[in-house]
Amino acid sequence: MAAEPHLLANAIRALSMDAVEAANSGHPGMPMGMADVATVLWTEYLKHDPAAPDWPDRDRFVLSAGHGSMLIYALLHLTGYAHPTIEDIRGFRQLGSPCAGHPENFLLDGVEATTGPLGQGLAMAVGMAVAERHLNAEYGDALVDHRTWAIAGDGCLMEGINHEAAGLAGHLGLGRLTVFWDDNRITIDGATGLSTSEDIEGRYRAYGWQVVRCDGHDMADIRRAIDEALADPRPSLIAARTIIGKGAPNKQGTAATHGAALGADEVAAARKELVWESEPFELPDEIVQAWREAGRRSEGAHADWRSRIEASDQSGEFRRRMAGELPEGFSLDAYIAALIAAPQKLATRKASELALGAINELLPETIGGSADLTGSNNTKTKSQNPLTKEDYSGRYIYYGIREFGMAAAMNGMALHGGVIPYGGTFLVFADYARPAIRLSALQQTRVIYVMTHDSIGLGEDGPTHQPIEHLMSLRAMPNLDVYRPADAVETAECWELALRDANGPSVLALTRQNLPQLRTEAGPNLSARGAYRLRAAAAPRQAVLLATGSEVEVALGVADALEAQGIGADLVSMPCWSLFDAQDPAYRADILPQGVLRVSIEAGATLGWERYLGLDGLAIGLDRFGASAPAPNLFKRFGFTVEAIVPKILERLNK
Ligand SMILES: Cc1ncc(C[n+]2csc(CCOP(=O)(O)OP(=O)(O)O)c2C)c(N)n1
Ligand SMILES: [Mg+2]
Repeated sequence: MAAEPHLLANAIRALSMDAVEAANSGHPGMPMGMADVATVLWTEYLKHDPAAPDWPDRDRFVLSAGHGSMLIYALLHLTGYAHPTIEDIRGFRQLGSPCAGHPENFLLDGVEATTGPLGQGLAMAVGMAVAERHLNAEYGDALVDHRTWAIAGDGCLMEGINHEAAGLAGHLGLGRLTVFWDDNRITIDGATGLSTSEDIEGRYRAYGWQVVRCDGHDMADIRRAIDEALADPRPSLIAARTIIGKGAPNKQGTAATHGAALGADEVAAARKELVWESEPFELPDEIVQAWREAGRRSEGAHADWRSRIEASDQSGEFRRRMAGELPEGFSLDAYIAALIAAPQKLATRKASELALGAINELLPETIGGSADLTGSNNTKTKSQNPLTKEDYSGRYIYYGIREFGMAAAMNGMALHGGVIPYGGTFLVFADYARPAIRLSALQQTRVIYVMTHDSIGLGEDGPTHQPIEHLMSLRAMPNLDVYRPADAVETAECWELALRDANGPSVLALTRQNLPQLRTEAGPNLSARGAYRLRAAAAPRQAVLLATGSEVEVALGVADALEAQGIGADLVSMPCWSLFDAQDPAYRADILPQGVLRVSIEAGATLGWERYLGLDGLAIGLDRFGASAPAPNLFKRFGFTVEAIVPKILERLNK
């Protein structure tokens, strides 16, 4: 390499301070502090090909400390990715530039994960490392043999999720995962000593990690630490002692460099300090050349890999899986036909297990799991063996009681590609996983959340375990499909829809209690419409009943009672709001006709049903916490019975 490595690192520093200065917003401290570590990693170790960012066997790099986004933008630009261009970097944090405030996986190739919510990047890296080992077990070293690297800050290592993620990584022995800790002892409020005094290294050792320490500004020492990490079979934490904002002579080492532009004077002083004479956003040719050359380091490895996959008899299947395409002809039609032929009275969680029995046979890419509720979530099917440190080929992960860690790891697995993760917990504990569900939605990952015990219908466990506002709060999340199927057929339909949506997550809200099979006729996937008329009014229509999940059965009883009095009522099952909202206006108008009373029946918060009911509709729901008792008693107590609902409807109809 012609240019000195420290000059290469200074290119990162210059671009970072210039971009933050131009935007007058952003975080120069972290990229300037980690420039030396990142330079060693990206010019000497990282296996990637900027000309082919989707090479499946590339190393994965996750900037968990996402506020330092200029670090990855600089690295991608310098190593020769098509984007970001220098113009993109000039537009840092502005509309239209892919260089968003925090790195977004969908805006730039080479950004493997959206990061910014501290700690989640680290947990996604764990998921990526799981996917890598799993695919390695299935396809062998010839096709899958790469590493996962992450940079975490003090903040990432304070967030609770790092405990869940690191515990899982240690347990699964993910030796190809290396996390750099940007040990600068500074966060926004000042010195880390203000808020923490724990022994992070001891904690990681206790998780079963190797811990190595280095001087994050001494390139030889950084190399030594990485070599030690590579030689050890455990996941590694490299504690790199750094100075935040290194190079800014008056502000370095202080929180002043964390989240604001350095200011013209300090930038000028930094240019002097770094002996950096180029104008803002300009880079000396020899430095660009050296970076580009480093970016081409793995071209040979990539070419070798290409010849291996071309020679492999598994190439078609491997490529299909990495592209996220389902096998040709995939469908659950045969399974659904069997249900129609022999209707089943089942809890939808059980129906989900039966559907999974078919799915896991048809789709070798699924990896199931649960946060210690396997028997309750019904997430494991007979053919699935556990994925363990000894056998990564298993297709079931015992995540332990780590809902957030599970969800974030599933994001990492989905982002890695080649696998479709699904994982279970109780719907009420969606709250524990919620920040990662949000990142599934934002990152457009196909992660399927199997959330059982979806209402007071779970019974005796009581209000701590009974979701109330959860369905609505999840429905409020953009790009998340929330499914609440009413019977075994809808459950299978919803599973199929969730699997077919390669660009977003799904939540399946499933019951603990048994439900009759309401769908007994063969036909198309009606859940795909989001809502459909399960039974049309017989008598002249005066009401439309909208119900989801277990309350569709109740609504059927209500419709029967109304019809018996000559009051026609449509029964609409509404397993998925977002899919219904996406239907054409004519379909929606047909399902929700004007001039009749609209009634919603759902054992959860009513907030939001006005969207379909109008202001003069009737929402039957639950806007308080539940109680501990057998489910039938709770349904009675809280008014989810024909006897309680019919008089309310009659009153509104002035009967
Ligand atoms: C979950 C979460 N909480 C809070 C923030 C806001 N925030 C961004 S950076 C930061 C401090 C992080 O400190 P550290 O990781 O040490 O980064 P450094 O200041 O060293 O760059 C905080 C609190 C966030 N991004 N994510
Ligand atoms: Mg810090």
